[in-house]
Amino acid sequence: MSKQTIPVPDIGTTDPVEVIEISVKVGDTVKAEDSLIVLESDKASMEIPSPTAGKIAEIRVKVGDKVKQGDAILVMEGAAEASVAPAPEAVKAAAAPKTESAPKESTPAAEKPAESKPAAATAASSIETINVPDIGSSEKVDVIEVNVKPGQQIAEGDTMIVLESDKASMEIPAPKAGIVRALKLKEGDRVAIGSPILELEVAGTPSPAEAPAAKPAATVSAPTAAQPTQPSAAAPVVATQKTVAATNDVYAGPAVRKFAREMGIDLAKINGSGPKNRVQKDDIKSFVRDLIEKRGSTVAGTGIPAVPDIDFAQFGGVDIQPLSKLHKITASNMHRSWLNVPHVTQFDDVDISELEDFRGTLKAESEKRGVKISPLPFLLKASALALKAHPKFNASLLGDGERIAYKQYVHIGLAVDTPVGLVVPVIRDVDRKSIWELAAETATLAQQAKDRKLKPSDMQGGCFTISSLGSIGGLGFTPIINTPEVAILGVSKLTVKPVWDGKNFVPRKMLPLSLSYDHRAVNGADAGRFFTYLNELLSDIRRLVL
Ligand code: CAO
Repeated sequence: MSKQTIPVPDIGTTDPVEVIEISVKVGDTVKAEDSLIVLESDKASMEIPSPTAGKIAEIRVKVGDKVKQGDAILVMEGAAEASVAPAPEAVKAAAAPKTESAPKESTPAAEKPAESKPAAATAASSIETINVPDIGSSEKVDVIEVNVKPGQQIAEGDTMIVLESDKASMEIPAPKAGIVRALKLKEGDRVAIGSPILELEVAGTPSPAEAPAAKPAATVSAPTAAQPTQPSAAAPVVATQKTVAATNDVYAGPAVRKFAREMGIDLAKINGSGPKNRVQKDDIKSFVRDLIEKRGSTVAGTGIPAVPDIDFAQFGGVDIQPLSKLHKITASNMHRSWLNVPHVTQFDDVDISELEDFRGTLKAESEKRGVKISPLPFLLKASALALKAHPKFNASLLGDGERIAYKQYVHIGLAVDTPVGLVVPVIRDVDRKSIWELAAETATLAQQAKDRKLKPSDMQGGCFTISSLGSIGGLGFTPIINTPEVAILGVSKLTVKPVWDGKNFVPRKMLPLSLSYDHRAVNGADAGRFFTYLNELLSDIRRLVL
């Protein structure tokens, strides 16, 4: 496999310049124009692009080395027999014209007086139109950044604009210091050599004849070595010089700027790790990595910090099991509701002594019918009537946040605990069914749920949900609303409590209820009225038939 030594091309100066960045490592496969190293003189930094594609076999320089034209940078394996030698004109255009102290390095085009037209000169100062210098191509290119604004004092060499062709981006430095008086272009414009950039008020400007030409800071890199007369792939792209614009006060080369733009990253947010805090590609990569990590540590981009993942094995034995699909769905539904809905939970103790006495009288009939009757069917019926009497609870907010749907049916979901997780079958038209029908349907649906026989349609269309932990225990709990419903009733364990009847404390069967409601749809007063009505129905079940 052929090996080629890649030398430092003509960088527009014979002085040794410092290697400030090595952009590749041994074993890397590079394409033509990929940056190999970055050099920095006291005037500019330059990325040295690869003149050809190949694999890096050896690197002959290290950061801090001083190199000059012709010094070996690295050895490339499998490099095409391309023009490794730099294209001098392009190099000159790219590297030299940052400052007027190197006028001889300017391209002929850059020296055209048309590029800097003095206007309205006064003794003390004059206004000059600064034009786009020779950018190595006669094609129009995009203005992708305007780095200065009217009224701004700029120094010679400060980046005025950044241009981008389909092959490279170029920073156009100010040919001289002055105050920007007017901008002649904006981001998105397409410009070519000679297009006016801005009007610059220049102090103590020499006569027009002496006015120096504006010079390009960068050159368009030619795409292939097969076009030796064009600016070559080996031509260094002059990187930025520090600019004065606050928003652009970042030290980075065009390739890095382009990369940042492609990634949608604001360079100003990145701490450069290169010399003089120069931002390097790796800085952008690690910034992006950090962002992704941070995003991963927040809940779905909400900015809510995620619970950290802990290796529990460090504290003792751990058996890690996958979550069932149902568990995952329930978790996601709960989370969605918890995060979306402002929950308020209200508590009440309902005296269901009479209900329980009545239920006790149903035992024989219950056995005859083969239907077990718990307090639940009564709760379903009472809830249905309360929903009809208080339509705000029998409603759903629409996703547009502008409307609410009042339902003309009363379907109530019932939270059922099964070995594989929580399911909520829905009993339809609860308001129209008898207590026996509700008891039978509850038993059927609960059994189907436990046998995993429920169809998706059995779990749809609910207006309200009841979650009963009464057979299990607990004084009370705050149920999470089964969105898009607006309320849920939590039922806890009935206990006998002493209740003052005006003369004595009497033992009463008190059922603890909790009502969680969506405070976007329902106000506290509405909830108070709904709950009081529900309490009245349950404590005097005769009212259920009214
Ligand atoms: N207070 C005291 N006892 C109660 C009661 C209450 N609030 N509610 C029911 N009971 C009693 C019943 O009367 C029954 O007693 P007997 O056997 O002596 O008659 C016993 O508790 C068992 O009732 P049950 O559970 O068979 O029937 P149910 O109608 O009360 O409940 C169902 C049915 C499907 C809701 C229930 O089986 C269930 O799955 N509950 C859990 C619901 C759940 O997980 N909710 C939480 C959701 S949020 O995480």
